[in-house]
Order: sequence, then C-alpha cells, then structure tokens
Amino acid sequence: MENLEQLVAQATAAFAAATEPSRLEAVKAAYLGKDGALTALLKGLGKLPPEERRNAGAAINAAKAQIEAALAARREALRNAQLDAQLKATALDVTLPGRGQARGTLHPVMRTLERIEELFRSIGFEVSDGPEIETDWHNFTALNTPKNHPARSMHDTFYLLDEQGRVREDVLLRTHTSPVQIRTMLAHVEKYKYLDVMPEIRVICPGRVYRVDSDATHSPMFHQVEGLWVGENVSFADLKGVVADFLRRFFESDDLKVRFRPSFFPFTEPSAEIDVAFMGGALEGRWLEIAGCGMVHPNVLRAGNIDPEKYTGFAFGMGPDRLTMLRYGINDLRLFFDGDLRFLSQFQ
Ligand code: 2NL
Repeated sequence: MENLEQLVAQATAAFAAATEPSRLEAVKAAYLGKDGALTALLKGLGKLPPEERRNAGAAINAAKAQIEAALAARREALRNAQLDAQLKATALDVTLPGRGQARGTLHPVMRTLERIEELFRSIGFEVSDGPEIETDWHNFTALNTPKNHPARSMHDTFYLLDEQGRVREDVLLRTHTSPVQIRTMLAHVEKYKYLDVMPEIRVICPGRVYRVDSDATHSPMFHQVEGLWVGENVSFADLKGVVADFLRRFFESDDLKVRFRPSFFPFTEPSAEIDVAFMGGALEGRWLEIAGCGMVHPNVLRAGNIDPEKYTGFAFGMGPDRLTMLRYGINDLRLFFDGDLRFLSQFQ
C-alpha cells in the first residue's frame, strides 16, 4: 500500500503544480480519468486473490477519496486566486481623496444685474424682458428714431438676412432694451383698457443688446438696463430722486456725487447724461458718465398707445458692464467675455 500513499502525494503535487484551471483538469485525467492510474488499480482488483480484494479495494477507494479531496481543494484555491486577481485589477481605492466638484458662480455682470433688479424691486418696479431679435418698428420707429437717423445705419446695427442672404431692413438684433418698454406700454394699456385710470407703469428691462462695435471698451454684445416710470404727474424731479437714490445704494456710498448734464436722445425730451464722482479711492473726484435719461418723448408715449396729454414719464438707460467694471475696479471689458476662470472665480 506504500505505492498508494506515493500516488496520493504525487497527485497532490501535480495538482499544486497546475496553475491554470484547464491545466488542472488535464492533470486530473491522469489520476481519476478512465485511463487514469486509480482506474487502472481498481480494474486490477479482479486479479487479486479474493481474500486480499476487500482490503485492497478499501485502500484504493480511500486513496481515490484523498485525491478527489486534493483536486477539489486545488480547484477552490485556483478559483479564489482568480477572483483575487480580478478584484485587484478592478479595485477602487476608496481612501483616495476626491477630485472635488467646483461650484459654479454667477458671472460678475449677472451679479450686477441681480443687484440692480433687487434695488428697483424694493421701490416698486417690476422686471420685464423681451425678444433680442426685434422689428425695426419696436427698436427704432416707436422710439422717435425716424428712417435715415444715424443710429439706423448699417454701421451700428446687426440686420438679419433673408433666405437669399439679402439684408432684411425690417428685422434686427435689438440695439437697446427700449423695445421691451414699448412692448410693456402696449401690453399694459391693453390690459387696463376697461379702467378709467391706468395704473402706473414702473418697470426695468435688463438684457443683452447688440451693436457693430468691437475693441477694448466695446463688445458687439453688451448689456443694458433701462427703466421706465409712466403715470400722471411723473416729473423730472422724480427721475432725479429715483436715479440718485439708486446710485447711492448701488455703490453703497452716501457721499457719492451725482449730476445731471443736458444731453440729447431721440426718445426723451428733455434729456440728460448722468455722471457720478466717488469721494475717495483711485477715481476720487473724477466725473464718470454712467447713464442717460430724460422725460419720455410724447411721440414715444403715443407709439405705446398712451395719451401724452394725460400722462408723463421718465426713462433712463445704463450699462451694467461698465457699472460692474467701476464697482470691482476692472479695467478691460474683454475680461467679461474671455471665460477665463482665474478671472471669473474671483466673484464668489
Ligand atoms: C444710455 C441712454 C437711455 C432711454 C435710454 C427710453 C426708453 C423709452 C422711452 C424713452 Cl421706452 N427712453 N430709454 C432714455 C434715455 C436714455 O439710455 O446712454 N444708455 C446706456
């Protein structure tokens, strides 16, 4: 029976030497297969004298069981090794620090727009918007800007093309947000046409506007906020109060100087330019042009279906891009449009 022990040892060693499941199954055939060593021994039992058969058979079966157990153990070991290798190859190191997820921030110009909206909301204004592609009528004609006015020249205005690529004279990118105010007046008058007294219009219109212009201080797309207050007895004094109060709150300064300087706009009469001067800081005492304003021209009120004999109004327009540059001390307008995160992430 010594050779049985050897056979078991040999089989166990051969299984251990098989490092691949397929190789292990091939080695198994040499011992347990139908031409294998154990099968041969069992077949040989018949040639033994009957009194030896029992013991020999038991010994062979015991050896067979040991070899089967060794095979099963080796199969299991190979399966575990394979699983380990697979897990290692696809492992996630959950202890690695995360890459972090940057939180987006508002663009500085959007921060300014939200601030302007908030300040005007606090004194009873509504916020309105409208299309950026406008008709010639809403953008110019209704604003007392007749045909052949310089503001309509191809040089300033982006006109849309028709299907044949020809310039359409009647459709354009709005050059200011005033057309929104025209639309607001028309909608307001329609809405309240059954009332004897029209409620006041108090609205600001922030948004993108477009002009053919591009250098360090001009971008073909920029922003504008216009305001409009229409009612009975709305005066230039109201205009001065609203605008001066807004500017002091916007720049958080009580000793901000504000002056109104006579000017011209086709859609207001009289018209003024609004200048501010800071008391302290790098720009101390220098007058800076910040907005335009005036009493709404009677022709513009009429275009909005409002009777200029009964109602008056004031309007103003300012550039939030420029206001943002002043508020944060930014010296190049193009920084707003470059999308450079080193610049943009400074406004949290
Ligand atoms: C400027 C000047 C201004 C207006 C805009 C306006 C709108 C209507 C009627 C009358 Cl519907 N006026 N808007 C008035 C005066 C000046 O903007 O330099 N903006 C940056």
